[in-house]
Amino acid sequence: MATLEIKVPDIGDFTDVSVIELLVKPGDTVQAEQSLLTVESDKASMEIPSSHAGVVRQLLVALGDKVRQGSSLLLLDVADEASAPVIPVAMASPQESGEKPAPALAGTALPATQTVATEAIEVRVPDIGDFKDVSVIEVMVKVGDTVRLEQSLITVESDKASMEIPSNAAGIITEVKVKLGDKINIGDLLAMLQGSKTPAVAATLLADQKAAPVSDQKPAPALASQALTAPSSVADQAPSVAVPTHQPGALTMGLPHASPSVRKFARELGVPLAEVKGSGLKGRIIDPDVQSFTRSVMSGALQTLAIAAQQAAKPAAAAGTAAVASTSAGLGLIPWPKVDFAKFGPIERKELSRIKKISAANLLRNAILIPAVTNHDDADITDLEAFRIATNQENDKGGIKVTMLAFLIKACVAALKKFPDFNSSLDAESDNSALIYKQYYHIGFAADTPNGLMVPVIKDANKKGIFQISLEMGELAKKAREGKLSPTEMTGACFTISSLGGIGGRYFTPIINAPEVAILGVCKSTIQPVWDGKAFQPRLLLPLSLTWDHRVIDGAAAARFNVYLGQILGDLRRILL
Ligand code: CAO
Repeated sequence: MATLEIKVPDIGDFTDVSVIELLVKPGDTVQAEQSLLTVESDKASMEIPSSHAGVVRQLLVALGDKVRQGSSLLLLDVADEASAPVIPVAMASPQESGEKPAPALAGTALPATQTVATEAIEVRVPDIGDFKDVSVIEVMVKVGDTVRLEQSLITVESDKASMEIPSNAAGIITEVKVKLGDKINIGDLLAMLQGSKTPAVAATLLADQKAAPVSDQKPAPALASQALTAPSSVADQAPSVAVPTHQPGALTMGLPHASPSVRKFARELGVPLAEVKGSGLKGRIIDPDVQSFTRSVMSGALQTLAIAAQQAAKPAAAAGTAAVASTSAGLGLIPWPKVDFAKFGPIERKELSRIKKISAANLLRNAILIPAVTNHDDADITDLEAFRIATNQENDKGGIKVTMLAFLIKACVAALKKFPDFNSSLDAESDNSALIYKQYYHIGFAADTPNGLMVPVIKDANKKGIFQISLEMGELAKKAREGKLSPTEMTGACFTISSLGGIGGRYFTPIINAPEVAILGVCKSTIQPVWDGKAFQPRLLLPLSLTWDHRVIDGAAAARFNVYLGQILGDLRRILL
C-alpha cells in the first residue's frame, strides 16, 4: 500500500479556479479517471479526475479554495502495483504523442509471441461500504466486450448516491450475471470473464485488443481464434493467447466517458450518453454537454411542434411547409436571434452558474413536456397569521421562528392525503401508462440562493410538527444559500411549494418539478375587503397558484384541491377532522 498525493493535472488555460463541488470524501474508493471535484472559472466548469484508483485518505482542498495545475487535491491510498501512473482511456499512443510509455506497462511488456495464460474469472461486487440492496441502474458491458482492469461494469444506485462498480480483472466478458433493476450486495457475482487479474498481463492483453472493437457483440475475433490455436501449454488447458509485444496504445473504449453524477443527470433527462459529444478532458462528458444535447433536442421538439401547428392551421400548405422545413435542418422554426448587443451600447457577458445551467435544462424539459395548467385562488389566513404571530411571541423553543411556509407545508400534506393523485407520478418505466402513488409525504420548497434556484426537501412532513418543519426549513435554506446541500437533501420530493410571499407579487405560474405532478406557488398576503353577506370585512388573503399536470389531474380536481387548501389554511383545526 502506498499513499499518493493527487494533484491537479494540466487543465489548460485554467488558473486559480474555484472548487465548487467535492465529489469524494475520506474513505471513498475511487477508480482511475473518476471525478474527484468540480472547479469553475468565470468561463466554464470542469471535473478533475483521479489519476489512480485507490481509497481517499485525506482531502487537501475545501469548497471555495482556488486551485491550479499542480495544486495538491487529496491523499490517496493505492495498492503498490497501482502506484505507477495509470494509462488514461483514449489517450494518444506514446508513439504518436512522443511520450514514453507508462512505466508500469513499459517495464512489464511481454516479449513478442510470449504465451499469456488467461483464466475464467468471477467478477464480484467489491466492498461498497454501507450500500445494501442497491439497484442496478446501468449495465455497461455485454458478452463479448473486452474490458480493462478497473473499467466500470455496472452502475448501482441507492437513495443516497450512484456508484460504478469496476472490474477486478481485464479480459473478455463471457457472461453477465446481472440485469437492470437487480438488487445487489457485496460479494454478488456480476460477470464472468476470460482474462487475467495480473496488471501487467491484463495491460498486455488489452494492448493487443486495439483492433477488436470492445462493444462488439461477439468475442473479439483475434483473441478468440488465437485462443483456439494457441499451444495448450498452460495448466488446466486454459485458453491461452499469443501476444505480440505492443506499446500501450489508444484504447478506444466503447463506453461514454462520464462520471456517475453526469450519468445520473443524463438518465434523469433521458439523454443517451452514447450520443453526447464530450467536451471535458480527454473527451469526458460533463454536465454542460448533457445540457446542450438536451437543448438541441428540445429546440428540435419545439420546432416540430411548430410545424405540426402550422400544418394543422394550413392543411393546404402543409406539404409546402414540410418541404421548407426539411431544407432548413429538417425543421420549420426560424433560428434564435443572434444579436450583436454591443452595437447598441456597452455590455458585459457573465457565464451562467452551474446551478442555473442545470436548472435551465430541467425547466425547459418540464415546461415543454408537461401539459400544465395553473389555477389561482386566495386563502383567508387572517386567523392563521394571528396565531402564527402569537406563537412566535410565546415561543420559547430555542428561538425557532414559526413561518407561514411551515403551515403551508402541513396544509399541503393534508390536501395531498385527501387528493392522492397530487401525490403521484407517471410511471416512466411503462411509458407513462400507470400512476405511482407515494405513501410518503416529502415536500420540496424553492429557495432563492446567490447561485440560483434550489429545492431542498422536508422529508416525512406528515410526521413532523410546525416547530420541527420551521427549524428544518431554516437549516436547509441556510445550507442552500451556502451551497452545502447534499443530494439527499434535494431529492425525493412528492410536491413542491414555491413561496414568493416574503418578496411580493400577486400570482404567478410555477413550473412543475418533474416527475412531480403539481406545484404550489404562493405570493404575498394582503388585506382585502371580503363580503361576509352583510358588509365588507378586512381579511388577510394569501394568493395561491397551483400548477398541475393535465395528464394526471383534471381541472375540477385542481379547483377542489385549492378550495380544500384554502379551508385548511382558513381553519387549521380541519386537519384534525
Ligand atoms: N405573505 C406576506 N408575508 C410573508 C409571506 C406571505 N405569503 N411569507 C413570508 N412572509 C414574510 C414573513 O412574515 C417574514 O416577514 P418578517 O421578517 O417581518 O417576519 C418575511 O416574509 C420572510 O419570511 P420567512 O422568514 O418566513 O421566509 P419564507 O418562509 O417566506 O421564505 C424561503 C423562505 C427559503 C422560501 C425564501 O427565503 C425564498 O428563498 N423564497 C424565494 C423562493 C423562490 O425563489 N421561488 C421562485 C421559484 S420559481 O423561480
